[in-house]
Amino acid sequence: MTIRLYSYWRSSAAYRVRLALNLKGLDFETVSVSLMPGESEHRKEPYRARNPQMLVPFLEDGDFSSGQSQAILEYLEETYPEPTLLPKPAQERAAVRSFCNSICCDIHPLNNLRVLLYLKGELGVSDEQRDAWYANWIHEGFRAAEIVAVENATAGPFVFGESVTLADTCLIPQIYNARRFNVPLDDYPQLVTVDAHCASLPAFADAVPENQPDHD
Ligand SMILES: N[C@@H](CCC(=O)N[C@@H](CS)C(=O)NCC(=O)O)C(=O)O
Repeated sequence: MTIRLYSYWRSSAAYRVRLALNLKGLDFETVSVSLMPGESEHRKEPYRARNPQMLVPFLEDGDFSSGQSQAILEYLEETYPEPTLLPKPAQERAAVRSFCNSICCDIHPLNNLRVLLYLKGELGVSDEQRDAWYANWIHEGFRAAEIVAVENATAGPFVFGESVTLADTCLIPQIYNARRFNVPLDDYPQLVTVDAHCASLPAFADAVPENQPDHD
């Protein structure tokens, strides 16, 4: 069965899914959906028919298909449980999911492309105001994420210590976004340390946006 990931190289939500696929050692085919203003393939047919939410990522695995990176990550974890990306104890799983949600629900949606375009287009904010908005939501989320990472730092190199989890698949793409928008990361040394460790692993290196087939 072919796993197909509808993706755009710079999409951080798709980057989360790529990381999980790589960490689980699953082969997949990337189908590029351009989010470039002027192209916006995600808002047109045929992609719109496939995913009416008009967002990437979208995953197909045989007869199964789903949008929304968090749903896809949970699907992959349940369908391909080894190697696991969640700890066993319920309390620890909740902590990982809480961390993921703090990024995927409370940072990323506020800084998504359509939000930035709306700020500039409909609301007429300047580039400086848009960038301040962007940085604000990163800092708001990363302050709390850093505390979690520091609490686990002695236990190992990942956000939750010894083992890689879904938390890392959500953090690393958000750090990529922060750097892309020149948001300083000096206040988050442990997040930067986790990122550096992850970057040394092939599953993470292969998932970097610049290493994707549709990178221009
Ligand atoms: N909650 C969704 C968010 C997906 C999302 O926002 N994807 C972005 C790329 S990172 C997108 O497709 N943006 C298109 C747009 O804003 O028009 C998920 O986690 O999959």
